[in-house]
Amino acid sequence: DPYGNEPRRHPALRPSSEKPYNAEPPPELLVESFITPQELFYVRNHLPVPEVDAETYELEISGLGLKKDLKLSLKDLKKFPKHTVTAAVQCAGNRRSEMTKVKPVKGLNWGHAAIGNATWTGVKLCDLLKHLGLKDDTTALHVQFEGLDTDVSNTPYGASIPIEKAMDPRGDVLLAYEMNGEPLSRDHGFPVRAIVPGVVGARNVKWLGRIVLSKDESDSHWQQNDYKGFSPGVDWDTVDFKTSPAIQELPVVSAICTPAEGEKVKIVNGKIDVKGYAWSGGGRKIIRIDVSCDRGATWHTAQLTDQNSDRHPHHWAWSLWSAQIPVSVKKGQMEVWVKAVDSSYNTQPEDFKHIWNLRGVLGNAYHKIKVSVY
Ligand code: MTE
Ligand code: MO
Repeated sequence: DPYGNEPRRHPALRPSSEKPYNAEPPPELLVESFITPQELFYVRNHLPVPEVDAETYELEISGLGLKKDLKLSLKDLKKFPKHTVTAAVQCAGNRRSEMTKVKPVKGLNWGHAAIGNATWTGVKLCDLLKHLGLKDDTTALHVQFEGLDTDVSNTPYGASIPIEKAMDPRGDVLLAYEMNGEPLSRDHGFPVRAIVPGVVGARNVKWLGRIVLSKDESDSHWQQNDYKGFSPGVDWDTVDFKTSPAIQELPVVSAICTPAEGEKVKIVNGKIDVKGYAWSGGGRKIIRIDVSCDRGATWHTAQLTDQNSDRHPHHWAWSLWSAQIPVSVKKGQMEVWVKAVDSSYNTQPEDFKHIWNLRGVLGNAYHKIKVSVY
């Protein structure tokens, strides 16, 4: 059984698939802390978790613009200046279960907790590449990452990012060996993973085994034939994956974590309490959260309760928010809606039906829940 050597997992995680293991925490736990504890951070594995020995671990680096191929041990990597960033990582399929209600899509049935926020510590990829002699005018256009996890035909998980992001000293791309000040756990990529702040989870390659500088994107399935967006009019008979670019920066998103869908909520002093998260890709900061209890007739501005001081466009962390919304009824059913605005004044689309896509990715419509108040 290729899945015979999987790590232990926290009992609060809710699996959407066991082999490979994929799971998210209950949303109400997500908003309890600005930094998501490692054991509660959602897990997205496409393949069995590889067993990697830190003592013998080697990262191979090769490709355009490097004088020679290289192998670095974990000790070698730790000799470089240590850099820490706070960044959210979100799966492209976060909130797929809402999109699939419009019309079925293919993919894991994620709720809205396939996102987490952590501090990541490691070597800056640009420091390493510069040290290895890569020049700013390199002809390489992409940095390809390969994982040590492989499928039955021995093909590894892989992805790539544009050289502009990799070489930007303020882009904060890390080869991370710590999460929240601890070594990475096996599920989150022990001993080394790529952290590409502001970019879709899929490019944050775990169990990093190889880096290749190239004129081309990664030729992996997950770069070429998955993790792309399409029109609602494209179905599995007509889709041509070559016609859409690979997802990199993610759009602005927000979600309500408490109350939960269907919950009975007590009205206190004519108001109800609502809490959630918001985040935008590309380093765009969240500047406002709008909440409505009357299906958009009136909007209330939520308070941003936890947000770090990083500036646009280098604001990698998520923001937590809370709102006390006045309600006009004494009891009964109502909907709570949220949308966020980022520092480029991008906001979310109102309905999933206009952004539906066959793979169920990029699900950032208003988050709408039904609750009953008393
Ligand atoms: N890296 C490897 N090697 N294998 C994987 O299956 N999954 C990717 C990415 N990196 C994956 C990977 C996807 S799709 C996501 S969303 C993130 O890892 C999830 O990271 P996490 O499990 O630490 O939350
Ligand atoms: Mo993902």
